[in-house]
Amino acid sequence: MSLTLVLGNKNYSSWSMRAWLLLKTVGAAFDEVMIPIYSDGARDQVRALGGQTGMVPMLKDGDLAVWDTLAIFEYVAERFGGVWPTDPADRARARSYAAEVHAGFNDLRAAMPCNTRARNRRAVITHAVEADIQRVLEIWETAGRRDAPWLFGDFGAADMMFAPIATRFQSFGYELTGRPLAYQQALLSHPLMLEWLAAGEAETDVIEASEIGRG
Ligand SMILES: N[C@@H](CCC(=O)N[C@@H](CS)C(=O)NCC(=O)O)C(=O)O
Repeated sequence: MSLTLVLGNKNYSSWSMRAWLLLKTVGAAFDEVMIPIYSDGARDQVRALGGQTGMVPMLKDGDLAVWDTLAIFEYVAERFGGVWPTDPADRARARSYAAEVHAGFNDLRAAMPCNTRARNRRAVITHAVEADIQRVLEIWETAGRRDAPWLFGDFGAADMMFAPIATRFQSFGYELTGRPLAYQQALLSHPLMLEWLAAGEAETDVIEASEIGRG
């Protein structure tokens, strides 16, 4: 069966970034269909392809549609392996982080929208945003092995989940130090991230709602 990843604009779609990193990392061959998110009819286009929420990413495997990033991660894990750590305790922790990112950090997300090519943006850091940031930093400070850049040895699902948070901090000039800085830099300089970021840089669409924090 052939795989197609239906994704949004690479500059703006954080969830698409995660699914794309995943498919590339497991070495899957796949086509990409880009739907300009928030444009007229975008959700209808995704629905027409089988994504029941109209949101991206959505993975097609032949006629089968898998929507929502966590479901895509689990589907790809079953089909290809190599997504989650092999050790059961590590796997449970990696899934906990992935679930936490998937279900949370909404204040951080709203204050620092994904806009990978943006720099020097200013975010309004409310107490709720700061609480989200501190939780991310706590994870980046305490999780993972001291001898590897990634949270569970190899670059994996938990790292992919955090990748767009690394770009948000970069876009909004949120300065990190120590292990969180090293982890952010590892994410930003991963070869697949460089490829994704370059593709986002080359896009010309502008989503005004995600262009906040100028000047
Ligand atoms: N829970 C979904 C969230 C997906 C999501 O929010 N996707 C955004 C792009 S990053 C989207 O499709 N936005 C366009 C819209 O809401 O119409 C997932 O994990 O995949």
